[in-house]
Amino acid sequence: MIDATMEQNRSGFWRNLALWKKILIGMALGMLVGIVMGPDAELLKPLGTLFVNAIKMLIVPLVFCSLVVGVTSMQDTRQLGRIGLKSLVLYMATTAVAITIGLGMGSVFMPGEGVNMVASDGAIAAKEAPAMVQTLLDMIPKNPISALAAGNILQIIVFALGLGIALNLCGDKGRPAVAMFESLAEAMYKMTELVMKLAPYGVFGLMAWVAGKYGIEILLPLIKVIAVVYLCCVIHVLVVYTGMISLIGRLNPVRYLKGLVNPAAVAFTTTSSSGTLPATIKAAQQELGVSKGISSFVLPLGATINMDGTALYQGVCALFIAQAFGIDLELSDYLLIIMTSTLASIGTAGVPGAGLIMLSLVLTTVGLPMEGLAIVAGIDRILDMARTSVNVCGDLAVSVLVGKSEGELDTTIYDRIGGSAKET
Ligand code: DAS
Repeated sequence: MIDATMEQNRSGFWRNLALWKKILIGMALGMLVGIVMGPDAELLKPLGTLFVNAIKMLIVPLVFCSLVVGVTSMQDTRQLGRIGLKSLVLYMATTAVAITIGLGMGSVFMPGEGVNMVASDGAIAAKEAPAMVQTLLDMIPKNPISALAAGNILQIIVFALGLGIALNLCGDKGRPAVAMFESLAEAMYKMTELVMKLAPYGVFGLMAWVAGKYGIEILLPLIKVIAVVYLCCVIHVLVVYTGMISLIGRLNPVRYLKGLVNPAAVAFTTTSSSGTLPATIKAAQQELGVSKGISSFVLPLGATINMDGTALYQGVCALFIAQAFGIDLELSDYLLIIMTSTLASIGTAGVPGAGLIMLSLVLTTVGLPMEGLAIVAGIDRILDMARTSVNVCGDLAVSVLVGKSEGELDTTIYDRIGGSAKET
């Protein structure tokens, strides 16, 4: 099964790579045309607006359906209470730490400083964020249908989480509804794939407009965004995950890092946590000594709800866009970003480009201009490679810690670096 899936991944990888090559070509051509045309390149902006609107069209149905499916995929949580709860707490905690690292590094390195972009009249400038208490109270939708219609993302997330839990509690009676949401979520992933096919043209239009308006100088901040995201990814793996393995698991972190190499490489090239699952499960069992029982529950759950790399990418990009448009974020905005990214990570699918859609969710929630999304869309593939690798490394770290706490980890292999684990 593992080899067949790996084969499927490889073909998916080349298909996916072909799209991202087109996006990079679109970005380069857009840059070129923009520099040649200057401010007149604004004529090409509608191409990008079309792409951004198509992404915005996906947010509500995609987040709602994938969140319900994310929660109902934890249907086993009731039967596996202890393991499920431990996994959930660790996954959410590491995601919150990741987004905080992203926001912190984005504040330190200021990738968007000096870009001085101006949000068009259609864009939403950061509104006065309500006080934190009011924000928490407003998270509960008085009318979920109007929350969906208004695209009130936090209220949609709360309602979707509640509905998922309720469906779990319905047991067999809830299964038909769960099956419906699973089909709808699958349809939304397919629609995301279709919309992403527009990306090369959308990125071309927006990059032409941006280059025509701001000149070649826009390249430097984009390179800074890539550098800051990759730096955050390295910090998160080498500090947070190895710290957890050493301090909480009291295990040799070198063995953990050695076990990461193959699944992280597969994640880097496929940019799909779900597609990397066979390699992740194989590494957990053979390299990291996690039992079949633990790895076959914790890792698929992680591929569905744990997106630390995506969360830290959202922190960096949200700050880049705020800085680029000269929008000062308040502490309540930062807390809103942390809450939205952590909760939304439950609904982020482990498929290529999913993080870009979720970034639009964060921008909408904090009221940042959506034009910024299309600017980072051009470099999304490069960022997706790093964030997907971190997502997978996080899943593996949690599976080791949960396995250790359940006495289902071959700890002897952590005393030696060579060799593989015994079957447990
Ligand atoms: N590519 C997604 C994954 O597979 C992550 C993302 O797009 O942010 O985990």
